[in-house]
Amino acid sequence: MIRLYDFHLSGNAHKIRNLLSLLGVEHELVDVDLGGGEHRQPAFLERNPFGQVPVLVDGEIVVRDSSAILVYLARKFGRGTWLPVDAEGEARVQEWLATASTNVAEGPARAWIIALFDAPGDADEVRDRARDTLAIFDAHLADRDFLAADRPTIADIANHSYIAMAPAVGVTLEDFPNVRAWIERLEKLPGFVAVPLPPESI
Ligand SMILES: N[C@@H](CCC(=O)N[C@@H](CS)C(=O)NCC(=O)O)C(=O)O
Repeated sequence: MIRLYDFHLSGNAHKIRNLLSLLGVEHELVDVDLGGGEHRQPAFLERNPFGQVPVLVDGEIVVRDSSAILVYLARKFGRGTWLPVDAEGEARVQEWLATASTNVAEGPARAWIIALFDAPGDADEVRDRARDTLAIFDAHLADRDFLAADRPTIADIANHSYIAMAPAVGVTLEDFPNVRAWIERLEKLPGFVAVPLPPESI
């Protein structure tokens, strides 16, 4: 059975839990104790030398990095709908996977890890950066329902988690109605998994 090395407060891991659920793929979750440093132990580093979750294990195949795992799952179980096979269609999805790994990772995602895990970074500057990124998403979503195609794809799954988690760490979506509508649209999909909330102490 597919095994996901997971951490419940990780948006990157949430993306994978979400797609597994949307696709109805049976799987087992293994919670990695990031607080206790389990991800820096040799057993975990063998699966991902970068020492990060998520990691997916499917028999002999080990895949690290949330975007790569989304591609793997979409190709294997997505029946061609979650990752288009034509040249332009796949390129459009890859554009937004890159956005998730750069602009969203350095904006909304960084705001989350600064607030929850005291990660290095200037929280105000990161929130400003997050708002700049959200303005671009909002303009892009003004005349379309989903980021990369006329249906949901892994582009949406890759970007949704940290954007939906952002209000909990002080990045309001008030000024971005198209982003809010996109989140609502996605969250109505059968099998969609709710994003994690910060622990009460935050
Ligand atoms: N590019 C990676 C980033 C993964 C990542 O940042 N994982 C975090 C949790 S969200 C982690 O494991 N952090 C532990 C560390 O870096 O020490 C992905 O998209 O999967």
